[in-house]
Amino acid sequence: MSRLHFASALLPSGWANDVQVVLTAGAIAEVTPGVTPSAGDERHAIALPGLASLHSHAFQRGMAGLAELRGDSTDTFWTWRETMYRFALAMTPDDVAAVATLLYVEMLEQGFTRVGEFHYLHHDRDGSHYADPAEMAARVAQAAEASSIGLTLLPSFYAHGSFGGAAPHDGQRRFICSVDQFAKLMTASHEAIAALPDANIGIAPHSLRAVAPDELAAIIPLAEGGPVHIHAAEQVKEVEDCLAWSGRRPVQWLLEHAPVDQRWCLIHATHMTDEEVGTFAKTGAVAGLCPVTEASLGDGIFPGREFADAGGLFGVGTDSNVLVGVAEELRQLEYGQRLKHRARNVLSSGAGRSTGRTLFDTALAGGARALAQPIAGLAPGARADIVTLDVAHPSLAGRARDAIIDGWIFAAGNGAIDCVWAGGNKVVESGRHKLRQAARERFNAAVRRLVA
Ligand code: NGQ
Ligand code: ZN
Repeated sequence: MSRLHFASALLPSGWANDVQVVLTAGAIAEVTPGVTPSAGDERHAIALPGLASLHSHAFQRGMAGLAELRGDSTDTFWTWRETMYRFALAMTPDDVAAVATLLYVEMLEQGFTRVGEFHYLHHDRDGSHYADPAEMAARVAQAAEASSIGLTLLPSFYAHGSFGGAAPHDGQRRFICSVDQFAKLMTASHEAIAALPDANIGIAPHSLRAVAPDELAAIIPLAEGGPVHIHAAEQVKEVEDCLAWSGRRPVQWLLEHAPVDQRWCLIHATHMTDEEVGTFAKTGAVAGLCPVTEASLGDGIFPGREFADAGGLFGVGTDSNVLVGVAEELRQLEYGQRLKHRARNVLSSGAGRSTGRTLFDTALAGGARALAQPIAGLAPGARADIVTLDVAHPSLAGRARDAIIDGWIFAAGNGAIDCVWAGGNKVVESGRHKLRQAARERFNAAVRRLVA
């Protein structure tokens, strides 16, 4: 058991002063506002709950910044994807473990205490299957265990190269499963995470490009009531190809043909009509926004204001992991809206309401729903995922309550986090994860080999 005391903490009911939090067995046991610190309490100034990165492809951290060289033709998402595939084809299971470990260390240092790992790099480099179908998933689980990040493993089903059941191309060979193979992968993936105290599992049909309708229907039961995540409507070409195939847009197709409800998370959902926005919002499914990656890949801008007005819930993910941080994602999300609407504080929930606070609360709730965490935030029964901020940071000087969140997201960025507890383990102190050095060395050795 350990006891923490915060001068100020963001609770589900709002900000509270003099909050004592008791941790037992990795979870929050008690939260008591309005008490003076007692001897033995570990004291900090400001506490926030950790957030989820609800969408990550961990291996892509290894190529961060390596696709910023203009090619012969116009660079697009699709040319980036070729670079990404080349990188993916080179990685061994140990490389994946090294890259994922540093990534999760960085996520924790930047305020993410749970990750939804949308995992599709399943097979060996030549496409042959490992003896253990969850060989790669086990490396992701190892990285989660070493770093203490909470893991929601989302094994991805990937079968086709494009809409209408087109054959996959050779660069996709490490991703491909039949429905039967995927069922075995799910069984093995359950085993791969069994030793992690707070891990859970769902499924990730990759996209309507990669999954045929009959396959989608066949794999949904394999989620066994857990989360279902799917990429949808990220690129205009994807919308056009989907229309050509089905006469429907990707989000529209899913809303009409799949049992989209609160268990579902539609990743990106960038390109939607007003009608899609309204219907999607009403399902209770989460929009999994990845603003940094969406900007990096030139996807477009999510209809954030419209979706929020329709009552939709979003969370954030780091996706390609080109740049990792809670503040980065939430700031980019709001800035995209500002650039689109030529206005300020677009996603704030109303007059006089802090934009940072609205973004933070929404991403907390959306991340928890998308990763099937029944209790979000600093509340009894929740995983003990707590972030403290460095009140000595100049961008936080003189601020209180919501202005602290605004200072962090919009001004301080990646320098404002002090300590992080994940599953009750205090893994980050003075902004540094205790594995940082070792994880960097292992990552650097792996990446040097991969780029050589
Ligand atoms: C992915 N990433 O699965 O890693 C995708 C690229 C695809 C993003 N969509 C591959 N950001 O969508 O076909
Ligand atoms: Zn993705």
